[in-house]
Amino acid sequence: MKRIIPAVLLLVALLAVGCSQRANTYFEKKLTFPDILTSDQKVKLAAYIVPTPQQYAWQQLELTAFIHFGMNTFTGREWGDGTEDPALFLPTDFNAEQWVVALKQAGFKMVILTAKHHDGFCLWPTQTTAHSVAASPWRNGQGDVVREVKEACDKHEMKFGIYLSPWDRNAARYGNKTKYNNLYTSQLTELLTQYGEIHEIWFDGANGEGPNGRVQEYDWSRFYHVIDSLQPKAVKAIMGDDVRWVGNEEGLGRETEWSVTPLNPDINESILSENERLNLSPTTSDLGSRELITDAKTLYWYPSEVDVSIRPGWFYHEDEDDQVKSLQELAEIYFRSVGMNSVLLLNVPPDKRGRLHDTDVERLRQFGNWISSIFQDEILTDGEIAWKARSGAYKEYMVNGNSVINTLLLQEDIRKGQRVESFKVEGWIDESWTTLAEGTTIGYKRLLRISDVAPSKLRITIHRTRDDANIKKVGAYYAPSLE
Ligand code: FUL
Repeated sequence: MKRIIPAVLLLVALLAVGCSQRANTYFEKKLTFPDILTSDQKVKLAAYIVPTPQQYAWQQLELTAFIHFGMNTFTGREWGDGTEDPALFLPTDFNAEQWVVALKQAGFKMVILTAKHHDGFCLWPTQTTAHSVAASPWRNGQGDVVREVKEACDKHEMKFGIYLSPWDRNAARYGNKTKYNNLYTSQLTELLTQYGEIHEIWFDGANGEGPNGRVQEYDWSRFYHVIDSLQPKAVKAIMGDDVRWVGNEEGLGRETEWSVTPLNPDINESILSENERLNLSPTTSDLGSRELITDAKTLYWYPSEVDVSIRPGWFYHEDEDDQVKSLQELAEIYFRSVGMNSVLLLNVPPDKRGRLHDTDVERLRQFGNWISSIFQDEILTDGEIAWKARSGAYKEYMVNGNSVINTLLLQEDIRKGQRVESFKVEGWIDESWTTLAEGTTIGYKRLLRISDVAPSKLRITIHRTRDDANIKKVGAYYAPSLE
């Protein structure tokens, strides 16, 4: 169905679009427009940009977990300066399986581990530096955190990802362009060849000074190439071009969240200058409107990931034990991330023992139970019937019995693009249609919270689309009160 087509064929696709036929040519991940297009033509073509298989697999995970663990866990800092003594790394009761089981039971599908944070301390016995677990007293210098986490993930069928900070405050070569890029490439290569399958590589955007005061220029295309050739199933996040940082660390997605956007990470001069010309960064509120598409030269499938910590810090600090986010806060984050066309990346940091704290484990359990309690009962009898929606089209759905509902779900089949620009949901109550919710984008998934109502049927109207939208699923549920 999907294929990347050479630029010459773009004209053919364009003619089909221009003739109002259904163009069945899709553009995987990226489309560069020819100069001659009108704004309507550009918007219509934007509807045919689709995720790669890796991006689509990643989107369906919905819940992914971050594990910040390393030297900072033992020094109480958030950013180490790279001078820390490896002897400080000494978890007293390390148990990666305990992390993975707690996350798995809560419904998480992937764990991303900080294999190296900005302090440069490596959690695996790398050949590239002496600043690693091999120089620590933990497991008599024979330990390998990356391996133990990966083995626990494999045992419990959890996907595994790597955070490898490009910024390294320990490496003496940092700031020497080629030498540090060689070192970083070697670290990536070790991680991508010695631990089996890896599904996400998280490139932090922080790029400060190294130990000698110099700033490093990273060779992103080389790093990308290493990943694409060694781990073809992995997505590259943040400074990677598969997964976009939502733009804040509070767990807040956008009401209007387009996965098709002219924004891409600033990895080379041409992308940087195009982002500047369009005044775009990951924190910009509008990343995908018609106006923006009209001005754009290239569009990408670049979906949003919402990263947020269950505690105030990314690393564990004992004095934050009473500040673990409440179930109400996590529920809000869930609706603002998974419910707003994003993947949630929730950080849960292990303590000095090398275990998740009891409070965090209990909160994960509550969170997982709460999600299951909402979605276990499909209250619409015919919600899974797919349909195509032109602008203005509507469809009715039957509500089972006299069920009370307070949560709505809408999904587009994004393998055929993201197309809905505005929609409305009404309920048949007391012999008339009452508006229950209105919204803009849907994308992979849109969740809406409404007050408790008991309609006998629902009506979904798709007001505006970029081309016939492919509605995959509509759902109605009852979420238990968290008051
Ligand atoms: C940031 C880092 O500086 C923080 O320490 C943390 O790792 C967060 C996820 O990304 O850029």
